Amino acid sequence: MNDVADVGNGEAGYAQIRFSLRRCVGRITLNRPERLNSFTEAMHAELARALDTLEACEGLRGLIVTGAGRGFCAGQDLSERKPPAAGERRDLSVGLETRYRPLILRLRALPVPVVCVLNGVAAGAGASLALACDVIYAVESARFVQAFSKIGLLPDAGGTWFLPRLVGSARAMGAALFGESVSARQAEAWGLIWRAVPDEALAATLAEIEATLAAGPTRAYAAAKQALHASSGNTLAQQFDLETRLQRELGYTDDYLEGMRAFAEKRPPAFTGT
Ligand code: LHQ
Repeated sequence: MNDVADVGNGEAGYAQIRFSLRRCVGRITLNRPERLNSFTEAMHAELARALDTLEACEGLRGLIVTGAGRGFCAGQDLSERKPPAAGERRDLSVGLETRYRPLILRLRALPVPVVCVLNGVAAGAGASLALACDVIYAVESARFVQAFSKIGLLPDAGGTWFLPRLVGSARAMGAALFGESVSARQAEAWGLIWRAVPDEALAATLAEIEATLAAGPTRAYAAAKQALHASSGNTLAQQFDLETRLQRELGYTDDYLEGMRAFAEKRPPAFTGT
């Protein structure tokens, strides 16, 4: 799929998310604003279907994940699960294994940049969803809440993996244990996100990211993503091997040729993602 393609919403069976594919850049908008876009089983099923489309899309150049309304995602929809009766004990592993694990791992494995644009609060597994993305922008009024401890749980959906890697152990512990809000500006200062932007810049930020991904050197982005994700499990020598292999492959791409020509001709490059 190399040109403009739009995937409809209502007619394509999407109700709890909006899903579009324009200029080979996907956009998923979580769409239950009255419940701060918290996850339901139906939303998970729609997300899985959108990921099927994205994974099958030849020429995909990126994905943007955002939310409708004043929240990004408040984690698991707590109203979908009745509070346990006295003495009742629940196995929470099933939902994590069957829904959250594939969602997070599939997003992480997409061979293109996945950019989260936080339009508002990200709590519980909603925060983990944001942290699973490769780059996070957030409006200034957005915040992260590791809400899990408030209901007697630990950060899940990858939260305990992402947090210490991004902000170090001390901040990860404080956030996980006490569940206080971390503002977008604080998150930016900690290195939890890439950039905080003014609230009124939300639409412009989304448009700008879409344009950047649609015109970017997709293969180089994919290689950078792969190498950066691999780095925490590699020695320097192993990382050198990986960089060398990936750079060798990039040296054969049209985009490298175009980048070098554009540099010599003192003009902006016109990358095709090939
Ligand atoms: C909600 C929710 C929500 C339903 C706000 N559900 N309605 C998965 C499965 C298996 C095992 C365990 O782990 C998990 C992963 C998890 O994600 S567990 C953690 C689940 N999430 C939370 O505990 C967060 C709960 N929400 C909040 O703490 C607050 O709502 C935050 C901090 C997100 C936002 O606070 P406010 O801005 O003050 O908004 P609010 O609380 O007034 O919420 C607005 C509405 O949204 C409200 O409904 P109402 O009818 O009163 O207007 C809330 O009830 C509803 N809502 N989160 N997760």
